[in-house]
Amino acid sequence: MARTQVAIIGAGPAGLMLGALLARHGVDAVILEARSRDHVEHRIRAGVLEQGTVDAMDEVGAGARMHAQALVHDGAILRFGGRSHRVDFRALTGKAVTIYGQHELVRDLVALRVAAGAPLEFEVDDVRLTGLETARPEVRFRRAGVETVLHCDFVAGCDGFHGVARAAIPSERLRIFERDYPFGWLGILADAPPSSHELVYAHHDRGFALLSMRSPQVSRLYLQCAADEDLAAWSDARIWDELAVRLAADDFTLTPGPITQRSITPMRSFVAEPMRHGNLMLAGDAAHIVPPTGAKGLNLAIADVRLLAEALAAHYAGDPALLDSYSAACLRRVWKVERFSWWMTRLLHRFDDGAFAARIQRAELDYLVSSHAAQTTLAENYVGLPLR
Ligand code: RFL
Ligand code: PHB
Repeated sequence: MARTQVAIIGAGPAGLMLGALLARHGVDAVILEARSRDHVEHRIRAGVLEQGTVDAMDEVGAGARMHAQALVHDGAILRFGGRSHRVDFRALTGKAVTIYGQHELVRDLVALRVAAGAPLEFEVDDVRLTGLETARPEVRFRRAGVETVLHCDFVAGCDGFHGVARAAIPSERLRIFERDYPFGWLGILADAPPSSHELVYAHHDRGFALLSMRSPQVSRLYLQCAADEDLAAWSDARIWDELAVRLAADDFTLTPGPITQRSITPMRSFVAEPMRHGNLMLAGDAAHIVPPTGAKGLNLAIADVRLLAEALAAHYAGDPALLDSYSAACLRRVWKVERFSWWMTRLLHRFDDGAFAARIQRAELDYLVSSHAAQTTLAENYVGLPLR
């Protein structure tokens, strides 16, 4: 019979960071992941880390490669009407953001756990959660054909939007808030030096475009596309031509290169309340989704597990108060980040909701680049709000 204090479902950023933080507090955990190690280490997703995420990597002792390889950005460019407007995060807030791929962060956290010899099982099947409303939850799963029952005090549902944890909560106990956007993002990774030193968020009549990067040799770019876009309709040449049109500015030339990865991401806002049911706590994408425009999903996942690790450590030290307020403490922050991500999405995309709305959107962009106060609001949210 297997036993642990905290069973963590999912080895994405939330699950891996929770495991690392709990280890520092002397709390035992087993992490169960459906996919292979290779798969989670190569899944291309987010790229912008808030300082709180960087601090958490340092706190668990996984920050060395990040500090050697990451790019620190003091600002970002907003582009519309063919003109660039720099938002100076450092001048406005005293803070910067760190550009480092989510898969690199995942690699670092997996390496840390493997080096420590702490339990982390990949390729587990058929994970089932029972007894969540009791003091003795059980997690049943299969690995390489062998059925195992893991007994635990708590289950941390860090298994992303499509996982089993949120689905294990009776629907009448959950309240769901959601919004779908009438478009998606076509994202590419390319072996091309980034055409800008800082990220470029471009609003264009043909739709939004974003220039980001992973390293001085690798560019990451996105185009607003139809929600049901057919990726096969986009040749490399068409992607680069469209990016060049939407990102165009007097002082800018887009350098294309071989495209090594491409995908389409749907855009949605989603929150499930509360984030705790009995002895199951949800964290990260299992509980909430933001559209990627504000670069917040990964950071929100890390913020959740920082609060959860503190709460579980306090519980084992004899103080249940933080665990009791875990959901409320997370949701206060989650909703502020949902608001910011919705607002950035609304500000920058083409919505096709009438001429009046288009003029209001343009006025908001004009106001933003002319107002120190408005830019400070953007910068304060973009670099990351306080944990509490
Ligand atoms: P994850 O990363 O989805 O990890 C969940 C893990 O659980 C596993 N799993 C299971 N394991 C066991 N049993 C089951 N039944 C399981 N079901 C699922 C999965 O295999 C997976 O390994 O969730 P987590 O940890 O909450 O992390 C959330 C982030 O991944 C996500 O919010 C971000 O990637 C969102 N995001 C961005 N966030 C940022 O902060 N900054 C960005 O710049 C940013 N850009 C992005 C993004 C997401 C994107 N996509 C593809 C959705 C750009 C894109 C294109
Ligand atoms: C990325 O580099 O993947 C990225 C950057 C900024 C965003 C979203 C994604 O807002």
